[in-house]
Amino acid sequence: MLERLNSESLAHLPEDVEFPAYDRSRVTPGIVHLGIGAFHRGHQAAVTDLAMAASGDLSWGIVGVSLRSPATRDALTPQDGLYTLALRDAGPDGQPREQLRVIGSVLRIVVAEEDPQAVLERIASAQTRIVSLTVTEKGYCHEPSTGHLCWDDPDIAHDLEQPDRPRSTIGMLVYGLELRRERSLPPVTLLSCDNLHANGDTLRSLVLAFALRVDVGLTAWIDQNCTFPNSMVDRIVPGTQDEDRARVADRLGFEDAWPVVGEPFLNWVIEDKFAAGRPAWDVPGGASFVSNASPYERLKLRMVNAPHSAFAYLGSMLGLSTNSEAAATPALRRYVDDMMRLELAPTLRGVPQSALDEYRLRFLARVANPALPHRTRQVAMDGSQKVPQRLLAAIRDRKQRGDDFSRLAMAVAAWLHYLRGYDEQGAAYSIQDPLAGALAKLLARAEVAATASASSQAAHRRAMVVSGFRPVFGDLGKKPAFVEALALHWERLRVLGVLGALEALEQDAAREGSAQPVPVA
Ligand code: CS2
Repeated sequence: MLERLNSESLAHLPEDVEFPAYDRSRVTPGIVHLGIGAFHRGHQAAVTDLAMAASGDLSWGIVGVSLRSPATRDALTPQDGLYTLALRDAGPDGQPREQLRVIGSVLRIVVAEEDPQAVLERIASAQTRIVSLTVTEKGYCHEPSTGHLCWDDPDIAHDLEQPDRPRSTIGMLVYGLELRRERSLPPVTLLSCDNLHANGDTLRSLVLAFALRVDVGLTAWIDQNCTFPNSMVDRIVPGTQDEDRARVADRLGFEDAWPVVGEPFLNWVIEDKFAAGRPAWDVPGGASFVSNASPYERLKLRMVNAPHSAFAYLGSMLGLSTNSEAAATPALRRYVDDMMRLELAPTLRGVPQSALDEYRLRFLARVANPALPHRTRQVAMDGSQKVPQRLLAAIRDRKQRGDDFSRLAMAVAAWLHYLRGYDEQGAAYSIQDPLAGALAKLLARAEVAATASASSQAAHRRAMVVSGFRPVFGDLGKKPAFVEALALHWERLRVLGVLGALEALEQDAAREGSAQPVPVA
Protein backbone atom coordinates (compact mmCIF):
# COMPACT_ATOMS: atom_id res chain seq x y z
CA MET A 1 0.00 0.00 0.00
CA LEU A 2 1.57 3.29 -1.12
CA GLU A 3 1.37 6.49 0.89
CA ARG A 4 -0.76 9.26 -0.48
CA LEU A 5 0.88 12.13 -2.36
CA ASN A 6 0.86 15.30 -0.20
CA SER A 7 3.13 18.19 0.85
CA GLU A 8 5.34 15.85 2.84
CA SER A 9 5.99 13.64 -0.18
CA LEU A 10 7.61 16.41 -2.24
CA ALA A 11 10.99 15.82 -0.64
CA HIS A 12 10.83 12.12 -1.47
CA LEU A 13 9.88 12.09 -5.15
CA PRO A 14 12.06 10.26 -7.67
CA GLU A 15 14.70 12.44 -9.30
CA ASP A 16 13.05 12.48 -12.71
CA VAL A 17 9.77 13.92 -11.36
CA GLU A 18 9.54 17.71 -11.33
CA PHE A 19 7.79 19.47 -8.45
CA PRO A 20 6.85 23.02 -7.39
CA ALA A 21 10.04 25.05 -7.08
CA TYR A 22 8.55 27.50 -4.57
CA ASP A 23 7.42 27.51 -0.96
CA ARG A 24 3.82 26.38 -1.14
CA SER A 25 3.11 27.47 2.42
CA ARG A 26 3.50 31.09 1.25
CA VAL A 27 1.10 30.85 -1.70
CA THR A 28 -2.06 32.93 -1.32
CA PRO A 29 -5.21 32.60 -3.47
CA GLY A 30 -5.53 35.15 -6.30
CA ILE A 31 -7.57 33.08 -8.77
CA VAL A 32 -10.95 31.40 -8.45
CA HIS A 33 -11.40 28.83 -11.18
CA LEU A 34 -14.87 27.52 -12.07
CA GLY A 35 -14.80 24.03 -13.57
CA ILE A 36 -11.69 22.41 -12.13
CA GLY A 37 -11.66 19.36 -14.38
CA ALA A 38 -8.74 17.64 -16.06
CA PHE A 39 -8.39 20.30 -18.75
CA HIS A 40 -7.82 23.18 -16.34
CA ARG A 41 -5.41 21.11 -14.28
CA GLY A 42 -3.51 20.03 -17.39
CA HIS A 43 -3.35 23.52 -18.88
CA GLN A 44 -3.88 26.81 -16.99
CA ALA A 45 -3.06 25.44 -13.52
CA ALA A 46 0.18 23.96 -14.88
CA VAL A 47 1.17 27.30 -16.45
CA THR A 48 0.28 29.12 -13.21
CA ASP A 49 2.58 26.72 -11.38
CA LEU A 50 5.42 27.56 -13.80
CA ALA A 51 4.66 31.28 -13.53
CA MET A 52 4.81 31.28 -9.72
CA ALA A 53 8.09 29.36 -9.80
CA ALA A 54 9.66 31.69 -12.39
CA SER A 55 8.46 35.02 -11.02
CA GLY A 56 8.44 34.32 -7.28
CA ASP A 57 5.05 36.09 -7.12
CA LEU A 58 3.11 33.63 -4.96
CA SER A 59 -0.14 35.57 -4.81
CA TRP A 60 -1.75 33.55 -7.62
CA GLY A 61 -2.80 30.32 -5.95
CA ILE A 62 -5.99 28.79 -7.31
CA VAL A 63 -9.18 28.03 -5.44
CA GLY A 64 -10.91 25.54 -7.71
CA VAL A 65 -14.66 25.19 -7.96
CA SER A 66 -16.27 21.92 -8.98
CA LEU A 67 -19.74 22.76 -10.13
CA ARG A 68 -21.47 19.52 -9.16
CA SER A 69 -19.33 16.51 -8.39
CA PRO A 70 -17.32 16.30 -5.16
CA ALA A 71 -14.95 13.74 -6.74
CA THR A 72 -12.04 16.08 -7.56
CA ARG A 73 -12.31 17.79 -4.16
CA ASP A 74 -12.35 14.43 -2.41
CA ALA A 75 -9.33 13.24 -4.39
CA LEU A 76 -7.21 16.36 -3.98
CA THR A 77 -7.99 17.51 -0.42
CA PRO A 78 -5.98 14.71 1.26
CA GLN A 79 -3.17 15.59 -1.19
CA ASP A 80 -3.04 19.27 -0.11
CA GLY A 81 -4.22 20.15 -3.65
CA LEU A 82 -1.18 18.46 -5.24
CA TYR A 83 -1.57 16.25 -8.31
CA THR A 84 0.64 14.82 -11.03
CA LEU A 85 0.62 15.97 -14.63
CA ALA A 86 1.83 13.16 -16.93
CA LEU A 87 2.79 14.42 -20.40
CA ARG A 88 2.95 11.62 -22.90
CA ASP A 89 3.99 11.15 -26.49
CA ALA A 90 6.12 8.83 -28.56
CA GLY A 91 9.87 9.31 -28.79
CA PRO A 92 11.83 9.27 -32.06
CA ASP A 93 12.01 5.47 -31.75
CA GLY A 94 8.20 5.32 -31.64
CA GLN A 95 8.22 4.16 -28.03
CA PRO A 96 5.89 5.92 -25.57
CA ARG A 97 7.59 8.35 -23.22
CA GLU A 98 6.24 10.28 -20.29
CA GLN A 99 7.34 13.24 -18.21
CA LEU A 100 5.85 13.61 -14.72
CA ARG A 101 5.46 16.89 -12.90
CA VAL A 102 3.70 17.50 -9.59
CA ILE A 103 1.69 20.71 -9.78
CA GLY A 104 1.33 22.96 -6.75
CA SER A 105 -0.86 25.86 -7.84
CA VAL A 106 -4.21 24.49 -6.65
CA LEU A 107 -4.74 25.37 -2.99
CA ARG A 108 -8.17 23.92 -2.37
CA ILE A 109 -11.43 22.96 -4.02
CA VAL A 110 -14.98 24.01 -3.24
CA VAL A 111 -18.05 22.11 -4.50
CA ALA A 112 -20.63 24.63 -5.69
CA GLU A 113 -23.61 22.33 -5.38
CA GLU A 114 -22.82 21.64 -1.72
CA ASP A 115 -21.89 25.17 -0.77
CA PRO A 116 -22.82 27.86 -3.31
CA GLN A 117 -22.25 30.60 -0.72
CA ALA A 118 -18.60 29.58 -0.44
CA VAL A 119 -18.23 30.20 -4.18
CA LEU A 120 -19.84 33.64 -3.94
CA GLU A 121 -17.59 34.45 -0.99
CA ARG A 122 -14.48 33.49 -3.00
CA ILE A 123 -15.53 35.61 -5.95
CA ALA A 124 -16.21 38.46 -3.52
CA SER A 125 -12.90 38.14 -1.67
CA ALA A 126 -10.44 41.02 -1.75
CA GLN A 127 -7.68 38.50 -2.60
CA THR A 128 -9.42 37.37 -5.80
CA ARG A 129 -8.18 39.22 -8.86
CA ILE A 130 -9.05 36.72 -11.59
CA VAL A 131 -12.10 34.49 -11.94
CA SER A 132 -11.35 31.99 -14.70
CA LEU A 133 -13.58 29.38 -16.29
CA THR A 134 -13.43 26.04 -18.09
CA VAL A 135 -17.04 24.98 -17.83
CA THR A 136 -17.25 23.59 -21.39
CA GLU A 137 -19.50 25.00 -24.08
CA LYS A 138 -22.73 23.95 -22.39
CA GLY A 139 -21.74 25.66 -19.13
CA TYR A 140 -22.58 29.04 -20.68
CA CYS A 141 -26.32 28.24 -20.92
CA HIS A 142 -26.48 30.04 -24.23
CA GLU A 143 -28.04 29.26 -27.56
CA PRO A 144 -25.17 27.91 -29.67
CA SER A 145 -26.29 29.54 -32.93
CA THR A 146 -26.82 33.07 -31.55
CA GLY A 147 -24.86 33.19 -28.30
CA HIS A 148 -27.93 34.54 -26.44
CA LEU A 149 -28.61 33.49 -22.87
CA CYS A 150 -31.26 30.74 -22.65
CA TRP A 151 -33.75 32.20 -20.21
CA ASP A 152 -35.67 28.92 -20.22
CA ASP A 153 -32.62 26.92 -19.11
CA PRO A 154 -33.73 25.38 -15.78
CA ASP A 155 -30.56 26.53 -13.98
CA ILE A 156 -30.87 30.11 -15.25
CA ALA A 157 -34.58 30.21 -14.30
CA HIS A 158 -33.68 28.78 -10.88
CA ASP A 159 -30.91 31.32 -10.33
CA LEU A 160 -33.15 34.30 -11.04
CA GLU A 161 -35.43 33.05 -8.25
CA GLN A 162 -32.77 31.87 -5.81
CA PRO A 163 -29.90 34.37 -5.62
CA ASP A 164 -28.49 32.67 -2.52
CA ARG A 165 -28.04 29.25 -4.13
CA PRO A 166 -27.04 29.76 -7.77
CA ARG A 167 -26.45 26.65 -9.86
CA SER A 168 -25.37 28.08 -13.20
CA THR A 169 -21.97 29.54 -13.94
CA ILE A 170 -23.57 32.79 -15.06
CA GLY A 171 -25.68 33.01 -11.88
CA MET A 172 -22.64 32.36 -9.68
CA LEU A 173 -20.61 35.02 -11.44
CA VAL A 174 -23.31 37.67 -11.30
CA TYR A 175 -24.22 37.15 -7.64
CA GLY A 176 -20.54 36.96 -6.71
CA LEU A 177 -19.93 40.24 -8.51
CA GLU A 178 -22.98 41.76 -6.80
CA LEU A 179 -21.36 40.93 -3.47
CA ARG A 180 -18.08 42.45 -4.64
CA ARG A 181 -19.91 45.63 -5.52
CA GLU A 182 -21.67 45.75 -2.12
CA ARG A 183 -18.29 45.38 -0.46
CA SER A 184 -16.73 48.08 -2.68
CA LEU A 185 -13.96 45.70 -3.72
CA PRO A 186 -11.49 46.49 -6.51
CA PRO A 187 -11.90 45.44 -10.15
CA VAL A 188 -11.59 41.82 -11.25
CA THR A 189 -10.92 39.93 -14.51
CA LEU A 190 -13.28 37.24 -15.78
CA LEU A 191 -11.32 34.92 -18.04
CA SER A 192 -13.08 32.33 -20.17
CA CYS A 193 -10.83 29.45 -21.27
CA ASP A 194 -13.43 27.48 -23.20
CA ASN A 195 -13.52 26.60 -26.90
CA LEU A 196 -16.04 29.23 -27.92
CA HIS A 197 -15.67 31.87 -30.55
CA ALA A 198 -14.94 35.20 -28.82
CA ASN A 199 -15.21 33.43 -25.47
CA GLY A 200 -14.55 36.58 -23.41
CA ASP A 201 -17.00 38.74 -25.36
CA THR A 202 -19.58 35.94 -25.17
CA LEU A 203 -19.13 35.62 -21.41
CA ARG A 204 -19.40 39.38 -20.99
CA SER A 205 -22.66 39.62 -22.88
CA LEU A 206 -24.18 36.69 -20.93
CA VAL A 207 -23.11 38.13 -17.57
CA LEU A 208 -24.45 41.57 -18.48
CA ALA A 209 -27.75 40.14 -19.73
CA PHE A 210 -28.30 38.26 -16.47
CA ALA A 211 -27.12 41.20 -14.34
CA LEU A 212 -29.63 43.46 -16.07
CA ARG A 213 -32.44 41.29 -14.72
CA VAL A 214 -30.93 41.50 -11.23
CA ASP A 215 -30.16 45.20 -10.97
CA VAL A 216 -29.42 47.84 -13.59
CA GLY A 217 -26.82 49.45 -11.33
CA LEU A 218 -24.95 46.18 -11.18
CA THR A 219 -24.68 46.11 -14.96
CA ALA A 220 -22.99 49.50 -14.93
CA TRP A 221 -20.67 48.41 -12.11
CA ILE A 222 -19.63 45.29 -14.00
CA ASP A 223 -19.07 47.32 -17.11
CA GLN A 224 -16.72 49.66 -15.25
CA ASN A 225 -14.96 47.17 -12.99
CA CYS A 226 -14.57 43.91 -14.90
CA THR A 227 -12.64 42.91 -17.97
CA PHE A 228 -13.33 39.83 -20.08
CA PRO A 229 -10.24 38.99 -22.19
CA ASN A 230 -10.76 36.60 -25.08
CA SER A 231 -8.41 33.65 -25.03
CA MET A 232 -7.43 30.60 -27.05
CA VAL A 233 -6.45 27.46 -25.15
CA ASP A 234 -4.99 24.30 -26.64
CA ARG A 235 -3.77 21.01 -25.20
CA ILE A 236 -5.25 17.54 -25.63
CA VAL A 237 -6.18 16.28 -22.15
CA PRO A 238 -8.17 13.03 -22.15
CA GLY A 239 -10.15 11.95 -19.11
CA THR A 240 -7.98 10.08 -16.56
CA GLN A 241 -8.39 6.29 -16.56
CA ASP A 242 -7.56 3.78 -13.82
CA GLU A 243 -4.53 2.56 -15.81
CA ASP A 244 -3.18 6.13 -15.68
CA ARG A 245 -3.57 6.19 -11.89
CA ALA A 246 -1.76 2.88 -11.57
CA ARG A 247 1.11 3.87 -13.85
CA VAL A 248 1.61 7.26 -12.19
CA ALA A 249 1.62 5.66 -8.71
CA ASP A 250 4.16 3.19 -9.92
CA ARG A 251 6.55 5.86 -11.09
CA LEU A 252 5.87 8.34 -8.31
CA GLY A 253 6.13 5.92 -5.42
CA PHE A 254 3.02 7.60 -3.96
CA GLU A 255 -0.65 7.17 -4.65
CA ASP A 256 -2.22 10.06 -6.57
CA ALA A 257 -6.02 9.68 -6.61
CA TRP A 258 -6.45 11.96 -9.63
CA PRO A 259 -3.46 12.59 -11.87
CA VAL A 260 -3.98 14.34 -15.21
CA VAL A 261 -2.65 12.98 -18.49
CA GLY A 262 -1.97 15.16 -21.51
CA GLU A 263 0.21 15.81 -24.54
CA PRO A 264 3.43 17.86 -24.26
CA PHE A 265 2.04 20.46 -26.73
CA LEU A 266 0.49 23.55 -25.15
CA ASN A 267 -0.79 26.77 -26.60
CA TRP A 268 -2.45 29.68 -24.79
CA VAL A 269 -3.07 33.08 -26.33
CA ILE A 270 -4.74 35.71 -24.16
CA GLU A 271 -5.76 39.31 -24.66
CA ASP A 272 -3.77 41.41 -22.25
CA LYS A 273 -6.75 43.15 -20.66
CA PHE A 274 -6.49 42.38 -16.98
CA ALA A 275 -8.35 44.57 -14.51
CA ALA A 276 -6.18 43.76 -11.46
CA GLY A 277 -2.91 42.23 -12.62
CA ARG A 278 -2.11 38.70 -13.71
CA PRO A 279 0.43 35.97 -13.11
CA ALA A 280 3.57 35.93 -15.26
CA TRP A 281 1.86 33.37 -17.48
CA ASP A 282 4.17 34.33 -20.34
CA VAL A 283 6.93 32.07 -19.07
CA PRO A 284 8.64 29.76 -21.59
CA GLY A 285 6.17 26.95 -22.31
CA GLY A 286 3.29 29.18 -21.20
CA ALA A 287 1.00 31.85 -22.64
CA SER A 288 1.40 34.62 -25.20
CA PHE A 289 -0.33 37.93 -24.70
CA VAL A 290 -1.86 39.76 -27.64
CA SER A 291 -4.20 42.69 -28.18
CA ASN A 292 -6.69 40.66 -30.24
CA ALA A 293 -7.08 36.90 -29.76
CA SER A 294 -9.80 36.46 -32.35
CA PRO A 295 -7.57 35.25 -35.25
CA TYR A 296 -5.98 32.65 -32.93
CA GLU A 297 -9.35 31.43 -31.67
CA ARG A 298 -10.66 31.05 -35.18
CA LEU A 299 -7.51 29.22 -36.26
CA LYS A 300 -7.79 26.82 -33.34
CA LEU A 301 -11.52 26.15 -33.62
CA ARG A 302 -11.18 25.48 -37.33
CA MET A 303 -7.82 23.69 -37.54
CA VAL A 304 -7.97 21.70 -34.29
CA ASN A 305 -11.49 21.36 -32.97
CA ALA A 306 -13.32 20.98 -36.31
CA PRO A 307 -11.12 18.10 -37.54
CA HIS A 308 -11.13 16.64 -34.04
CA SER A 309 -14.91 16.42 -34.15
CA ALA A 310 -14.79 14.91 -37.64
CA PHE A 311 -12.38 12.19 -36.46
CA ALA A 312 -14.55 11.59 -33.40
CA TYR A 313 -17.90 11.15 -35.19
CA LEU A 314 -16.61 9.09 -38.09
CA GLY A 315 -14.19 7.11 -35.91
CA SER A 316 -16.95 6.32 -33.41
CA MET A 317 -19.23 5.11 -36.19
CA LEU A 318 -16.46 2.85 -37.45
CA GLY A 319 -16.32 1.37 -33.95
CA LEU A 320 -12.90 2.92 -33.16
CA SER A 321 -12.52 3.84 -29.54
CA THR A 322 -9.65 6.34 -29.76
CA ASN A 323 -8.86 9.32 -31.93
CA SER A 324 -5.38 7.97 -32.63
CA GLU A 325 -6.97 4.86 -34.14
CA ALA A 326 -9.20 7.13 -36.22
CA ALA A 327 -6.16 9.13 -37.40
CA ALA A 328 -4.40 5.88 -38.31
CA THR A 329 -7.26 4.88 -40.63
CA PRO A 330 -6.02 5.97 -44.08
CA ALA A 331 -9.36 6.95 -45.64
CA LEU A 332 -10.35 8.92 -42.58
CA ARG A 333 -7.04 10.67 -42.29
CA ARG A 334 -7.08 11.55 -45.98
CA TYR A 335 -10.56 12.98 -45.69
CA VAL A 336 -9.73 15.08 -42.61
CA ASP A 337 -6.50 16.29 -44.18
CA ASP A 338 -8.40 17.33 -47.33
CA MET A 339 -11.07 19.08 -45.27
CA MET A 340 -8.42 21.08 -43.42
CA ARG A 341 -6.32 21.87 -46.47
CA LEU A 342 -8.99 22.54 -49.05
CA GLU A 343 -11.92 23.87 -47.04
CA LEU A 344 -10.86 25.11 -43.61
CA ALA A 345 -7.42 26.65 -44.18
CA PRO A 346 -8.63 28.91 -47.02
CA THR A 347 -11.16 30.52 -44.63
CA LEU A 348 -8.29 31.70 -42.43
CA ARG A 349 -7.39 34.65 -44.55
CA GLY A 350 -4.34 36.57 -43.44
CA VAL A 351 -2.55 33.53 -41.99
CA PRO A 352 0.47 32.66 -44.15
CA GLN A 353 0.13 29.40 -46.09
CA SER A 354 3.28 27.96 -44.54
CA ALA A 355 1.90 28.54 -41.01
CA LEU A 356 -1.37 26.87 -41.99
CA ASP A 357 0.48 23.86 -43.41
CA GLU A 358 2.57 23.55 -40.30
CA TYR A 359 -0.47 23.88 -38.05
CA ARG A 360 -2.35 21.23 -40.00
CA LEU A 361 0.47 18.72 -40.01
CA ARG A 362 1.15 19.31 -36.36
CA PHE A 363 -2.51 18.72 -35.49
CA LEU A 364 -2.54 15.46 -37.46
CA ALA A 365 0.59 14.32 -35.62
CA ARG A 366 -0.89 15.35 -32.25
CA VAL A 367 -4.09 13.45 -32.78
CA ALA A 368 -2.16 10.39 -33.91
CA ASN A 369 -0.17 10.39 -30.60
CA PRO A 370 -0.27 6.67 -29.79
CA ALA A 371 0.78 7.27 -26.19
CA LEU A 372 -2.38 9.21 -25.41
CA PRO A 373 -5.58 7.21 -25.70
CA HIS A 374 -8.21 9.90 -26.20
CA ARG A 375 -11.68 8.46 -26.58
CA THR A 376 -13.60 9.30 -29.74
CA ARG A 377 -16.79 9.43 -27.69
CA GLN A 378 -15.31 12.01 -25.32
CA VAL A 379 -14.80 14.42 -28.21
CA ALA A 380 -18.13 13.38 -29.77
CA MET A 381 -20.17 14.52 -26.78
CA ASP A 382 -22.12 17.80 -26.69
CA GLY A 383 -22.21 18.12 -30.48
CA SER A 384 -25.07 20.63 -30.41
CA GLN A 385 -22.77 22.99 -28.51
CA LYS A 386 -19.68 22.39 -30.64
CA VAL A 387 -20.79 21.98 -34.24
CA PRO A 388 -21.89 25.63 -34.73
CA GLN A 389 -18.51 27.25 -34.06
CA ARG A 390 -16.38 24.34 -35.29
CA LEU A 391 -18.10 23.52 -38.57
CA LEU A 392 -21.11 25.67 -39.38
CA ALA A 393 -19.26 28.99 -39.12
CA ALA A 394 -16.76 27.84 -41.76
CA ILE A 395 -19.59 26.52 -43.95
CA ARG A 396 -21.25 29.95 -43.83
CA ASP A 397 -17.98 31.60 -44.83
CA ARG A 398 -17.44 29.28 -47.77
CA LYS A 399 -21.05 29.39 -48.92
CA GLN A 400 -21.01 33.16 -48.96
CA ARG A 401 -18.04 33.12 -51.33
CA GLY A 402 -19.47 30.36 -53.46
CA ASP A 403 -16.76 27.90 -52.39
CA ASP A 404 -17.20 24.14 -52.07
CA PHE A 405 -18.02 22.92 -48.55
CA SER A 406 -18.79 19.28 -49.20
CA ARG A 407 -16.24 17.89 -46.75
CA LEU A 408 -17.48 20.18 -44.01
CA ALA A 409 -21.05 19.13 -44.79
CA MET A 410 -19.86 15.51 -44.47
CA ALA A 411 -18.60 16.28 -40.95
CA VAL A 412 -21.96 17.77 -39.97
CA ALA A 413 -23.72 14.76 -41.49
CA ALA A 414 -21.35 12.55 -39.46
CA TRP A 415 -22.59 14.23 -36.29
CA LEU A 416 -26.22 13.55 -37.26
CA HIS A 417 -25.35 9.98 -38.17
CA TYR A 418 -23.63 9.55 -34.80
CA LEU A 419 -26.83 10.67 -33.07
CA ARG A 420 -28.54 7.42 -34.10
CA GLY A 421 -26.85 5.90 -31.02
CA TYR A 422 -25.15 2.77 -32.39
CA ASP A 423 -22.04 2.22 -34.49
CA GLU A 424 -21.43 0.16 -37.58
CA GLN A 425 -20.70 -2.89 -35.45
CA GLY A 426 -24.09 -2.47 -33.81
CA ALA A 427 -22.60 -1.35 -30.45
CA ALA A 428 -25.01 1.07 -28.74
CA TYR A 429 -23.91 4.19 -26.83
CA SER A 430 -25.78 6.97 -25.12
CA ILE A 431 -25.92 10.46 -26.54
CA GLN A 432 -24.38 12.92 -24.12
CA ASP A 433 -25.62 16.34 -25.06
CA PRO A 434 -27.57 18.97 -23.15
CA LEU A 435 -30.01 19.01 -26.09
CA ALA A 436 -30.18 15.19 -26.33
CA GLY A 437 -33.95 15.15 -25.70
CA ALA A 438 -34.71 17.83 -28.27
CA LEU A 439 -32.38 16.19 -30.80
CA ALA A 440 -34.03 12.78 -30.35
CA LYS A 441 -37.46 14.33 -31.00
CA LEU A 442 -36.10 16.21 -33.98
CA LEU A 443 -34.63 13.06 -35.51
CA ALA A 444 -37.88 11.18 -34.93
CA ARG A 445 -39.81 13.99 -36.64
CA ALA A 446 -37.34 13.95 -39.53
CA GLU A 447 -37.82 10.20 -39.90
CA VAL A 448 -41.61 10.55 -40.03
CA ALA A 449 -41.29 13.26 -42.67
CA ALA A 450 -38.83 11.18 -44.70
CA THR A 451 -41.06 8.10 -44.55
CA ALA A 452 -44.06 10.13 -45.71
CA SER A 453 -42.16 11.44 -48.77
CA ALA A 454 -41.53 9.81 -52.10
CA SER A 455 -38.36 7.72 -51.80
CA SER A 456 -36.43 10.08 -54.10
CA GLN A 457 -37.27 12.94 -51.73
CA ALA A 458 -36.77 11.16 -48.40
CA ALA A 459 -33.13 12.12 -47.76
CA HIS A 460 -33.86 15.73 -48.64
CA ARG A 461 -36.91 15.89 -46.34
CA ARG A 462 -34.92 14.40 -43.49
CA ALA A 463 -32.15 17.00 -43.89
CA MET A 464 -34.72 19.82 -44.26
CA VAL A 465 -36.41 18.98 -40.98
CA VAL A 466 -33.17 18.61 -39.05
CA SER A 467 -31.45 21.69 -40.43
CA GLY A 468 -34.54 23.72 -39.53
CA PHE A 469 -33.49 23.37 -35.87
CA ARG A 470 -32.48 26.97 -35.24
CA PRO A 471 -30.66 26.64 -31.90
CA VAL A 472 -27.93 24.76 -33.78
CA PHE A 473 -28.27 25.64 -37.46
CA GLY A 474 -29.54 29.24 -37.24
CA ASP A 475 -30.64 30.25 -40.73
CA LEU A 476 -28.60 27.57 -42.54
CA GLY A 477 -31.70 25.38 -42.77
CA LYS A 478 -33.08 27.95 -45.20
CA LYS A 479 -30.09 27.65 -47.55
CA PRO A 480 -30.85 25.08 -50.26
CA ALA A 481 -27.18 24.41 -51.08
CA PHE A 482 -26.48 23.49 -47.46
CA VAL A 483 -29.58 21.30 -47.09
CA GLU A 484 -28.74 19.53 -50.33
CA ALA A 485 -25.14 18.80 -49.29
CA LEU A 486 -26.25 17.62 -45.87
CA ALA A 487 -28.86 15.33 -47.40
CA LEU A 488 -26.35 13.82 -49.82
CA HIS A 489 -23.66 13.00 -47.28
CA TRP A 490 -26.02 11.88 -44.54
CA GLU A 491 -27.75 9.52 -46.93
CA ARG A 492 -24.42 8.11 -48.09
CA LEU A 493 -23.35 7.52 -44.49
CA ARG A 494 -26.65 5.75 -43.81
CA VAL A 495 -26.53 3.59 -46.92
CA LEU A 496 -22.82 3.10 -47.69
CA GLY A 497 -21.38 3.41 -44.19
CA VAL A 498 -18.42 5.61 -43.27
CA LEU A 499 -15.79 4.18 -45.62
CA GLY A 500 -18.23 4.00 -48.55
CA ALA A 501 -19.35 7.59 -48.00
CA LEU A 502 -15.74 8.82 -47.83
CA GLU A 503 -14.91 6.96 -51.01
CA ALA A 504 -17.88 8.51 -52.79
CA LEU A 505 -16.69 11.93 -51.64
CA GLU A 506 -13.21 11.24 -53.04
CA GLN A 507 -14.76 10.19 -56.33
CA ASP A 508 -16.81 13.40 -56.49
CA ALA A 509 -13.62 15.39 -55.93
CA ALA A 510 -11.69 13.44 -58.55
CA ARG A 511 -14.51 14.09 -61.05
CA GLU A 512 -14.53 17.77 -60.29
CA GLY A 513 -10.74 17.91 -60.35
CA SER A 514 -10.50 19.46 -56.89
CA ALA A 515 -8.42 16.66 -55.38
CA GLN A 516 -4.82 17.63 -54.89
CA PRO A 517 -1.90 15.48 -53.91
CA VAL A 518 -1.87 14.85 -50.19
CA PRO A 519 1.32 16.09 -48.55
CA VAL A 520 3.10 13.47 -46.52
CA ALA A 521 3.19 14.33 -42.81
C1 CS2 B 1 -11.93 18.34 -28.10
C2 CS2 B 1 -11.18 19.37 -27.28
O1 CS2 B 1 -13.37 17.32 -26.55
C3 CS2 B 1 -13.30 18.06 -27.54
O2 CS2 B 1 -14.28 18.53 -28.06
O3 CS2 B 1 -11.99 18.76 -29.42
O4 CS2 B 1 -11.32 19.18 -25.92
C4 CS2 B 1 -9.69 19.40 -27.66
O5 CS2 B 1 -9.04 18.24 -27.22
C5 CS2 B 1 -9.02 20.60 -27.08
O6 CS2 B 1 -9.72 21.74 -27.42
C6 CS2 B 1 -7.58 20.67 -27.57
O7 CS2 B 1 -7.07 21.87 -27.18
